[in-house]
Amino acid sequence: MALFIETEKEWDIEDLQYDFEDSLETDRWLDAPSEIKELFHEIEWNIIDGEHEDTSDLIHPALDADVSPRTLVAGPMATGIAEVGRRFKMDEYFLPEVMMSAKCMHSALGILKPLIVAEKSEEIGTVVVGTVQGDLHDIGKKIVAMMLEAAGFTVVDLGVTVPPEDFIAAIREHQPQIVGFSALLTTTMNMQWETIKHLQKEGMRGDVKVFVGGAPISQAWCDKIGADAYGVDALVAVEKAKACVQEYKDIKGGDPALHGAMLAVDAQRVAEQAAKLEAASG
Ligand code: B12
Repeated sequence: MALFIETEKEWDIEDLQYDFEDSLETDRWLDAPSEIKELFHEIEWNIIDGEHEDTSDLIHPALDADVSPRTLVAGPMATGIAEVGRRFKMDEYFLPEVMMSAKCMHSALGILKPLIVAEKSEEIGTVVVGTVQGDLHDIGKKIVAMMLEAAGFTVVDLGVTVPPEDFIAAIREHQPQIVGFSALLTTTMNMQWETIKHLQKEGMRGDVKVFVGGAPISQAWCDKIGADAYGVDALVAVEKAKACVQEYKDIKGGDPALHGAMLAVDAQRVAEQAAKLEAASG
């Protein structure tokens, strides 16, 4: 039975701001055996330090110890790259460092993707995804694509800096139920809106459900541009995508009823988390 170890959503990024030894003091992953907790910290610091030649040497022992691939993606890999983002924002890191860390993420995902995708047991629909025109970020989009595939979707990944015309052509060719636009830059998030406008112009808005995501994206942005669903992370994206093809398959893209149904998925999630917290506290 694979080990699933949760990384709490509100973990303290200060844990990662000093050095490896300090980070070991954290309360994160208390439910993990001590050698695995240490391995998680090594993976985190491997990403922060951008030592991509060593990444696979750290991922393999975690897999050998039966840690689930999803735990690695949502845990130490996510916390490590988040600290890289903070350092970049604070001008402690520059582009070359971020590129080395991105290489570590890609190298780890290269090992984990086949394992996660192999979980696919049924075929439930098709999703076209891509990073919008002008934007080169693809780590998050790849994670979303991988989790969707594992959940039973056929995923057509158009890559990065995808112009609206290419999304339109792929929708015509693959007839997906869902199209996902990723954007990581405040300067490219507008391309999500532009791409929706292209869909409208082509009379295709009702044919497909539009999902949006990426670090600067929010529910408010999703509402403003008339997208159907916002996915804060890959897990939410999968949950909403499944609801779209199973429960809301008869509602067209662009319909306010679908938008409301997607918000209800978030509300249910918040309620479940609150219930879990209450149960844990007594
Ligand atoms: C790695 C990285 C890079 C790498 C990208 C490598 C790659 N192949 O992706 C490189 C070095 C190339 C890069 C370049 C640049 N970057 Co950069 N980069 C980052 C960094 C550190 C991490 C991004 C990441 O991978 N996060 C980890 C993943 C797992 O998270 P995620 O992408 O958010 O994805 C999750 C969710 O958002 C969601 N999701 C994502 N996509 C989708 C799609 C759908 C449909 C759904 C439902 C959900 C969803 O699910 C994902 C999984 O849970 C961020 C910092 C940050 N905090 O985001 C800066 C960041 C995005 N970059 C930034 C900048 C400024 C740049 C550059 C302009 C720098 C420069 N001067 O050239 C260039 C832009 C190049 C371009 N034209 O795109 C800024 C953007 C600021 C802004 N306001 O726009 C950030 C925020 C850093 C910062 N704090 O200042 N970058």
